[in-house]
Amino acid sequence: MQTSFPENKAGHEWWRSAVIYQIYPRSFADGNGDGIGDIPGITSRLDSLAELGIDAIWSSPLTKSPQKDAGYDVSDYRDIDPLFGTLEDFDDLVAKAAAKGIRIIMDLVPNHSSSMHPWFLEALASEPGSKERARYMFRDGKGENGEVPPNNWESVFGGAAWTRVTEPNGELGQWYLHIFDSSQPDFDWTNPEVRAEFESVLRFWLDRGVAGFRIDVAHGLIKADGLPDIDDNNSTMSGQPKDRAKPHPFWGLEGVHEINREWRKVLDEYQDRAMCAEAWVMPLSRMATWVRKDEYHQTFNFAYLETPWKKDSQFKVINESIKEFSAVGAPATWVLSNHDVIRHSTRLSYDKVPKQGDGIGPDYEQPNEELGLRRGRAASAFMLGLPGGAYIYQGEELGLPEHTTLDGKFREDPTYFRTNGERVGRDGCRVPIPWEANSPGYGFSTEGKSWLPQPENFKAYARDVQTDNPGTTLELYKSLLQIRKSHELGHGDLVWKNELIAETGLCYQNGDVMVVANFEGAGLEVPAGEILATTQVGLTEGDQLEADQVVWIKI
Ligand code: TEU
Ligand code: CA
Repeated sequence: MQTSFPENKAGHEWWRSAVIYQIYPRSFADGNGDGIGDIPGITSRLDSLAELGIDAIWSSPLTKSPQKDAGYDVSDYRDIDPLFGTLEDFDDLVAKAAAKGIRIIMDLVPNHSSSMHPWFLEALASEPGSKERARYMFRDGKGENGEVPPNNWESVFGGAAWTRVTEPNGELGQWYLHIFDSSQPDFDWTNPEVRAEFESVLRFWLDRGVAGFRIDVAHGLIKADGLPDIDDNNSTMSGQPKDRAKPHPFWGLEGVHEINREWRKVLDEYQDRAMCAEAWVMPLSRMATWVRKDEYHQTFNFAYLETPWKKDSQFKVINESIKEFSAVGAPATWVLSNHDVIRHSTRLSYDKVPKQGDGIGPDYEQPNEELGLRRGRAASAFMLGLPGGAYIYQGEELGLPEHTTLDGKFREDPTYFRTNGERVGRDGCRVPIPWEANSPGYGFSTEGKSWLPQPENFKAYARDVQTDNPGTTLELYKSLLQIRKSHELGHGDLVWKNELIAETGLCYQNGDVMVVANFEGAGLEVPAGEILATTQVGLTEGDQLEADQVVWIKI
């Protein structure tokens, strides 16, 4: 395979400093005009990603799926969903991306399969206690006739985490566990057959040349023995335990680390591969245990993602991240947006944001678009100078806002249906992105079709109107990524220099680059030096840095 990857120096492995671009495949680019993004669409747009200056692409699931949770319900772990293309299309993408120096990272969903996975269909057709059922979490119900769910766990998407099945003999019978939608039955990870299967799936994709995996719900695979009820002391229903002495019955259990280590061994048999954990475990000291030397390479820094754009909070979370990740020899990572959260250019305009996953609908207080964009750009510019790895979610390089007025009739997130619309869910950050301001569907799809309607304000954010236009968010991202690469900021060290600026700001040095942010007030005097990049259009040496603006200076 023709590749143009730089040589991998020990301690400078690519994943320690990589800028990884997340593609949400159904909303990136549609290659065949059906209104749903696909692999040929991605391949056709690789040039724009190479120009942006990213190191790798992580795509949300492309594998075969009934698409009840946008591909996070997998029915065949070794094939591509026809909606997105074929295995050949995938191989072609891997090869063409490699030729441009871009690695491809797969999304792997091991906590649960689709309810249409052959194993689950076999389990339904088999008797309670059978080896087919033992791959999942089937239990008898409580109550006189087993009509009460085995415990009180709730689905992350709302409602009970248990669904009762009809047995092969036609009678109501056992219940199965699904921490997410009822179409996503949880595997039993204490079963060696499940472990062997996933090891084989890892090898299947590694052999095909993927650079690694983003592992879905990496903190949820092991459930506490006996599946004890949740109570007020060991958790908020969907969140983290209040009292560490009484662990949550399914988030972040010790047993998961053994699985992490098994997988790490598999990846280590190959060259230059990495895996990143989607592990919503807090605090950071605990999250860091997922990236010890023999476990994951990286984990998403959700503590950082959830931190408000406030001076003291930013200072604290950056320090804590660097401290905790370096204590275990792992790179810190930085992320502001993904397909599960409100886009940061909208989120940061609010003082108080809805709970993660709940989303914003037309009935919610509408955002201040201008303020959000200003803060979003500032937060990105402050983030991209930090040492470690960084994640960018498709569209954020355009400053794209959340779709906050999406009508209920278009919604697809299971959260919306499982809560009868009470929590609108995550569709607002999943809308197809704009490429060309004056093409149908803003260039997303040839026929102008789009599986979720695009709001009118997307037009102004289209890639073509931003390209080569100084001061646009896209050009800002391009220059930040280019400087980040040429100054090797990803491999650098952070030193605070707050004493050089007024109290309303933060200032850090990484190598020969100084990054200054102002959070409030009339203006802040910028230290002397050549301006490399800035969010404040027109800023020149000696000018004041306004609130919610960032500047990069060469010293
Ligand atoms: O998300 C897991 C997760 O815990 C949350 O981010 C979740 O989506 C959120 O709390 C919902 O309110 C992963 C995927 O990123 C997500 O898209 C999937 O829906 C989920 O797993 C199930 O596979
Ligand atoms: Ca398509």
